[in-house]
Amino acid sequence: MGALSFGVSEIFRRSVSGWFKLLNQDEGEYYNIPVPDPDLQVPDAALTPSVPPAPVTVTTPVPTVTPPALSLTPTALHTGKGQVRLHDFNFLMILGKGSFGKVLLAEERGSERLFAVKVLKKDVLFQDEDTESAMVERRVLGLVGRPHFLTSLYCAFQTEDRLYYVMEYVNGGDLMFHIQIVGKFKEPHAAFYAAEIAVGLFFLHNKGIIYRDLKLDNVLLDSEGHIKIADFGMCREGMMEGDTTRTFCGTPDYIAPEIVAYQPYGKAVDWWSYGVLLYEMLAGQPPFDGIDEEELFQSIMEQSVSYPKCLSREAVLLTKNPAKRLGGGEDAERELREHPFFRWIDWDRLERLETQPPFKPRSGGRKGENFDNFFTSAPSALTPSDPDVLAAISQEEFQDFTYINPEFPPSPLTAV
Ligand code: ISQ
Repeated sequence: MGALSFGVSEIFRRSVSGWFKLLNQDEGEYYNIPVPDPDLQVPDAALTPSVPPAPVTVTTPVPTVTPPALSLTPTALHTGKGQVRLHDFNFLMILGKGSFGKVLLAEERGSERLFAVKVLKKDVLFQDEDTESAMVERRVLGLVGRPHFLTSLYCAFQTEDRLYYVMEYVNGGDLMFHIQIVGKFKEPHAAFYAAEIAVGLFFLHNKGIIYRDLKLDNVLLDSEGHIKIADFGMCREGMMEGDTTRTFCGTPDYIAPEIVAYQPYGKAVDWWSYGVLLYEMLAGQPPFDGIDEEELFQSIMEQSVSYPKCLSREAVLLTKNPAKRLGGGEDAERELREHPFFRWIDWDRLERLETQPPFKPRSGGRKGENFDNFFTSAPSALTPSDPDVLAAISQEEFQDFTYINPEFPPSPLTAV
């Protein structure tokens, strides 16, 4: 007749009673759709327990950033006393590396808590005339009220030659890592990840920020399987509705046609990369290719995408004209939320982390189990910088870099 299903974690959090729509076999394997009781004017009344809920030991996750539980050893990081310094960490391994620098897995001395620490070399930033992007990343990471779906920053500090962003360790690995294992994702799974990513992008766009580097490698999974967008080094701030910019940037496979064409562009470029990422999740391969960058860019500009037959029409989001693209209009957020591809997503529950993720990554810890062995097996030592290079660095540019997240340490330990 049909089906409906509940994730174990969804019914574990609160009991469920009420009427639910009977879905077809495929849909019912992944979703449940409550039918509101017309006598109760509360829209999701079907999910409200009809009897007082029994006490549960699991607390409802809070969608804003909450640092992990603290150990009770008062170290520099969580007493809030004194400065955080390089000496407060042991670096264990490299989690990822790029043109930007490296992200290292680090353990706080004394507490053994794990962090992901992004390290940038100041001389490289100068050479590339890129000091501003490091400051933008620091400011974006420091924004208050961030949704769960953006990686959070605990503190930022600097030495004479380097900048350090001390971030939460998101231990489930990135979507590139996972897609390489399974080949591609089923549509309901891709819809879940895409919806969580969209909530992260809504937040940035509402703050006037274009992200500009959405790709599988920048989407991490937390220990429960919820997504976390990482790496804000390519963000552009100050972009209010209708504003445009022209800087040519991004990762080639994901660059929007208007950037390739050197046209002024706005936040719709993020929705293009979003369409590429969704295609990759569903098809297991990129939508455009070429033997070199030139051919790739030509394909982005001219080729119409072929979607495998097994994909539903709703999954086709790659519209070249930014004004006609999903998310390209003035009411982008509503457009996205109401798009048929997301018809089974309950956005409110999703934002409260009440939708069970498609899978829970194997638990990853100090061995960086869910990160690419290519990086994790490489030496993680930070080499000293050349004294001549150091002398040439103008330190004033970084004077606002140092930062401690005001939500940290949480209240129980502030008096230590
Ligand atoms: C957090 N955890 C693991 C890896 C990361 C990479 C980049 C930014 C943050 C991260």
